[in-house]
Amino acid sequence: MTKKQISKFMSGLLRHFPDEYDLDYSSDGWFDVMEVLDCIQEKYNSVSVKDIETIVNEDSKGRYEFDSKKNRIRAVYGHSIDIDIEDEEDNDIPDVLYHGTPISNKSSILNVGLQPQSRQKVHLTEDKNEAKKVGKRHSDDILVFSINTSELINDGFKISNPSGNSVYTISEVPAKYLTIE
Ligand code: HQG
Repeated sequence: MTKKQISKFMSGLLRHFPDEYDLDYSSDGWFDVMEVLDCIQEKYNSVSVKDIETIVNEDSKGRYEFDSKKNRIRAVYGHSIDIDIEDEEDNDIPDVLYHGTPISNKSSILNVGLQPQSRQKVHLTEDKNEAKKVGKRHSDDILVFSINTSELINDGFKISNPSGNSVYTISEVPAKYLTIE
């Protein structure tokens, strides 16, 4: 068992399927660390709280955070469960962001724009290579859209940078702001 496998399962618990494991969570997405650990140990029994701390602290995409006492943990973004985390106002948004997707989604996206699908938000990145990798999670044949962020912001859309790294989130991106790279 690798840290990546544990992290993947933990992100599923915190973002997508807590109910399958009867995990309680607050309306803003916080879980009790020991309850999450119990759940993880059912699958990977040698995992310790220290391992979870390492995963949170070393996560390259800043997916997780603890509360100040480290009693609670949550995913910072990427949820499909119905929780409400207030977005920070981010003023330092790059001029261009990217989104990679299978070519098979092209006509739908050009019709109705980028929609969050099962997640709460659409994910964008400032790194074009990262966007390609995200698209390739779904399919080998991908395209990358670039997004003109100043137009979006001028028109009242709010873009967030929830963990302060390369991932940005937005409610949707209407097609008129998208350009195929
Ligand atoms: C597509 C990973 C048809 C969208 C990554 C994507 C990311 C449409 C898929 C994060 C559409 C949803 C998110 C439309 C959007 N018609 N298809 N109108 N609008 N789509 O996995 O962006 O490792 O929910 O292009 O690094 O691929 O989980 O989103 O292909 O940051 O932390 O619908 O997941 O992060 O798929 O990936 P996803 P995503 P983690």
